[in-house]
Amino acid sequence: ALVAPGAVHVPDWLDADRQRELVAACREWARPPAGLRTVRTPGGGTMTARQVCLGWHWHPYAYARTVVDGDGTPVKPFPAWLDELGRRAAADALGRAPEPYDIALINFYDGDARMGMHRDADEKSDAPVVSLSLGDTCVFRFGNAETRTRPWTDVELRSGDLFVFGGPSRLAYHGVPRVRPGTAPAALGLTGRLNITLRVSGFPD
Ligand code: MD5
Ligand code: FE
Repeated sequence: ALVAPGAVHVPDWLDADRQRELVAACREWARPPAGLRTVRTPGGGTMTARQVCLGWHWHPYAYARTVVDGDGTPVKPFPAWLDELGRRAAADALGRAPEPYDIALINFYDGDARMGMHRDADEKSDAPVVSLSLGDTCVFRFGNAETRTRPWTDVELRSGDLFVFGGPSRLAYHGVPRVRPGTAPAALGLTGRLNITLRVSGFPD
């Protein structure tokens, strides 16, 4: 479904086996070194969703090749199969795939984690962002490109859903005002919510 120009929600894009494989991969990526960490913002805030990065390490508000705000080790590699998944997702949702994906940010939300309204403007490329949701349902708030405030559209994202943000929606404000604890498919064996975003850096190697 088209939520706004360039913003496409594809419910249930990942089948149950693919969801299980991705959860298993996320559990591996979460392990140290360069594993799951709590992100602190320069203003003294703490993000409630914990994060692990592949390819390039995001820290507020830039990218690096090492975990500069954590254990200092090299960021985990971005696997070729994730690029294939990302380009297939973009092609299914938008009808075309961009240059190769080279960044994954994986957010782990427990029942009371949130993400405040923000935009993703630290990448050089304007290629579409691919978002894959696993586990608990959340309320995803899709805003506008001008302000952090209304108008916005609230969308429920469930385990297996794909969302692609391209074109004019790439720089829209968005956030996750709530997670719905206990709504994950039982067979997934996951408590909480996982979100994988795939991005194109546009950075030189
Ligand atoms: C999440 N993650 O559910 C979301 C999904 C993040 C983040 O917001 O920065 O890690 S990605 C949503 C997204 C990406 C790029 C553009 C837009 C939304 N958008 O224009 O709405 O953990
Ligand atoms: Fe974001």
